[in-house]
Amino acid sequence: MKKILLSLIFVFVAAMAQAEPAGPFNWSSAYLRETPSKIAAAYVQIENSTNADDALIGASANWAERIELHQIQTDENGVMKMLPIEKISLPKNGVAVLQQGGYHLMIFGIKNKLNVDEKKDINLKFEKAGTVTIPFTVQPLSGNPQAFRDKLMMEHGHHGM
Ligand SMILES: [Cu+2]
Repeated sequence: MKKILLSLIFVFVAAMAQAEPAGPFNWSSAYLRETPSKIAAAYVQIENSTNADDALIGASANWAERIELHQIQTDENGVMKMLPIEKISLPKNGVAVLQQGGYHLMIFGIKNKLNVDEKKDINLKFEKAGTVTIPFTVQPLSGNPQAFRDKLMMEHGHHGM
């Protein structure tokens, strides 16, 4: 009996290490960076193993004023810019990858200081699947916080920060 229990626990732990389900989707690598300002970027990979194309069309959290979908694009002068976008497609049997240098969630008006290793729920709104809530882990901010803040202020200057 003890042996069965132990192997059950093992199977459970092994499953936990894999991508976790959220609504109809699996997700992994959900994190956001600790931030010295009230702005942070959040990243996640979402896998759509259903038989229907879907798309991420919005996000919200009760601990922030608003969340936008952003994409980093390089303009004709080779300058990298963050642009708000309407949606991020999540095709059937496909993956939506939100990562540094690409698509990301931009969180504005963070109400309380983020603590490293804390999990913060973000509600992701999908065209078909509706709202799916995923916990994002706060990771330490690497590098110089002031330089990071200056960079964010510059990139998001159009938001009137
Ligand atoms: Cu952004």
